[in-house]
Amino acid sequence: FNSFGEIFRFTTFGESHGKAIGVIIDGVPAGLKFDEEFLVSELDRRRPGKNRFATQRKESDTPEVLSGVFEGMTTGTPISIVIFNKDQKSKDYSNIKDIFRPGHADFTYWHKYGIRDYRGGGRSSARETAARVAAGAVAKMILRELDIEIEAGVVEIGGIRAENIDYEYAKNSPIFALDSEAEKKWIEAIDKAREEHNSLGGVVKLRIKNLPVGLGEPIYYKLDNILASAMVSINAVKGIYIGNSEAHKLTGLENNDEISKDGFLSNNCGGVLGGISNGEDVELEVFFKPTPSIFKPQKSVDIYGNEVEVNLKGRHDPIVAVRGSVVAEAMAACVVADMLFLNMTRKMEYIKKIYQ
Ligand code: FMN
Repeated sequence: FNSFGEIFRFTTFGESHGKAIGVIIDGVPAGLKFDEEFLVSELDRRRPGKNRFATQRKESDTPEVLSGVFEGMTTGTPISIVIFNKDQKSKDYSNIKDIFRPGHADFTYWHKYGIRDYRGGGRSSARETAARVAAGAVAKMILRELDIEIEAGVVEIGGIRAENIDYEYAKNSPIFALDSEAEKKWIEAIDKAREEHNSLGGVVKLRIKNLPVGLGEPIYYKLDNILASAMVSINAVKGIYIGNSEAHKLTGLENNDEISKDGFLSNNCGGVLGGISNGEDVELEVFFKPTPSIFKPQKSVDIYGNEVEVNLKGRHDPIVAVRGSVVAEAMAACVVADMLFLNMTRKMEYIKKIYQ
């Protein structure tokens, strides 16, 4: 339940205010050049405390690679990466130790387990997603060798939609905005929400480029259903759309992607047909709800059943979709690496290439 993937399989561990978080990645082939600088840079993109659009928790998120790499190359053994927590402020949570934060996982964790690490939300905190980004960085090292690229950015915040999509622009935007014009309005909206002690939701758009035809294992391990599972497993993600997110409003004639001898004439299907990649860019949108921890008084109950008023302290993201876009990329990379490995046994000719 803490693992994801079949062949490229990772398992995360650790809590928000525990000693460390980390990941063990199994199924990485031997002989992959391990780019530790890239691992650090990927974690840096998700890192908290970088600017006013993220939680002010200050973590360097410096990874320590404990195993699976020798002289800069992977050895085919499990790769374990640990990130020690440095800036926990657990006392910020002492006033809500027995109280359930509306919108967060406190209520359900308490009722399910009867015990919970209330400090920073414990395992339900998105601090765990740093471990996924580490796994995603390793998956991206594999994908880079095959020229497969994953890009993402924010396409909507607070109901304001981007008019242009520019993945290059998003790379240098402080909020990973896909549109420079919308970015101005989004920043205003985020600043306003923060001043009002409130939060915002948003939508991330993601593209996987240069994927071969044939990835995805129907019927229960389709490319689209596993991408959906990967995305919805990210904290605060409430849904995804594969391909054109207006498709449900179109007719069949408008929505179908016609085919010529040179390829598809449009990409409403988002690069997936029947759960299998069709060689076009795989495109999806990931819908994030607003950050649940806000600094406004709210009604709740405590673990004894008393009605209480919640007044939160602590540091929180004013919007989670921004850092969430880096996590979405990481999860997509892990799915694609797994699908590449699974597809290698699907034809006798592939098996013969290795063994004959
Ligand atoms: N929730 C908070 O209350 N405060 C945060 O600072 C916060 N930061 C997040 C950062 C990222 C990158 C992501 C993806 C999510 C974050 N969340 C934050 C969302 C919660 O972890 C999430 O809403 C909570 O675990 C309940 O799960 P659910 O919303 O999926 O039902």
